[in-house]
Amino acid sequence: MTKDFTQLRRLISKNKNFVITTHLIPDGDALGSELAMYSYLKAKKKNVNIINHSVTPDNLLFLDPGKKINVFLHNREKHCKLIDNADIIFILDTNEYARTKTMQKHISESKAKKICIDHHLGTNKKLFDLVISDTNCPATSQILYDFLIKEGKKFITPFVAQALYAGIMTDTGSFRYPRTDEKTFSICADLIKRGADPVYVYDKAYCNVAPGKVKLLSRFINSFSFHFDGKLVVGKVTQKDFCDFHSDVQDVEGFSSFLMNIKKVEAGVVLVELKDTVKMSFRSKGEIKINEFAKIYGGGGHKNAAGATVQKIKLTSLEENVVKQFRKFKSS
Ligand SMILES: [Mn+2]
Repeated sequence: MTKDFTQLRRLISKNKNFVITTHLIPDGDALGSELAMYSYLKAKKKNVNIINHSVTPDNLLFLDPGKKINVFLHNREKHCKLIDNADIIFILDTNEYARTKTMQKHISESKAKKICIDHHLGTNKKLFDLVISDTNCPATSQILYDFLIKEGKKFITPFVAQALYAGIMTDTGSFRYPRTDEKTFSICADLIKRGADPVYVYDKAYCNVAPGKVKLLSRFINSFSFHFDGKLVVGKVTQKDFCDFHSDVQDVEGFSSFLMNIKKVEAGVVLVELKDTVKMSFRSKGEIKINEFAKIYGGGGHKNAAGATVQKIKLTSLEENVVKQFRKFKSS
């Protein structure tokens, strides 16, 4: 755990031009962290731009009514310049440059100091000029709260409170995932006091499912196969499914945690067929270190939630392999 804010404060006060980014397909925590940091830096009279690889998912657009979030490829030339001229680049809610996809090369090559603020495992500190990491924290937004509240309560405006609340609510699966603790609730109580609206945030983030996604979910549920007396479940989404329901990979968000609702299931794997690759999502309950299992496929993540991307292969073959590997993994 590295959570010394002194150096962060010093680097912010010494510099003028900032770029903030996060991982592809940003979730509520990624966006909430970005918008909170953006507002803080603006209040500090800095030049600051948020630039992401992916467009903001529809259900999270409410977090950015002022349209402060830019998509890298929508104006590549301008965004490259901003990245080149930045003094500091914040990489939030991920510790891997590769997760910034099309931006990876430009960020790596920029002379800017790179600051990573994150709560995922496996941070290589050598890759950044400063790392603020707390893997016990359920959300990057909660780390940002810790920082901002120390900076001064005035920085937690109603807008910032709502962004951070949304980040914590979504990354904790609405306060039910491991690492949700008393502190999470007292922080959220404070954020509500400062203007976050829990009913509005939940409604916007979750009660907003497009019919296409529901149909995709029904196809996904139909694909389930159970193994080891129902302890492992594997679900699949194919290119044909996406095609049939005019949906895309963003609509798969939340599918993997859905597996964990099933009685007896202890581990779940979702296989999503993309154009050239297969995206694998892993979930587990309790002491099963599913990030160790994800390593078999070159991936990683948290103890109970991890991911990997593999070269395109028939989903049925990959599924067979998952079952075979899980048998070994279970007994190791
Ligand atoms: Mn997060």
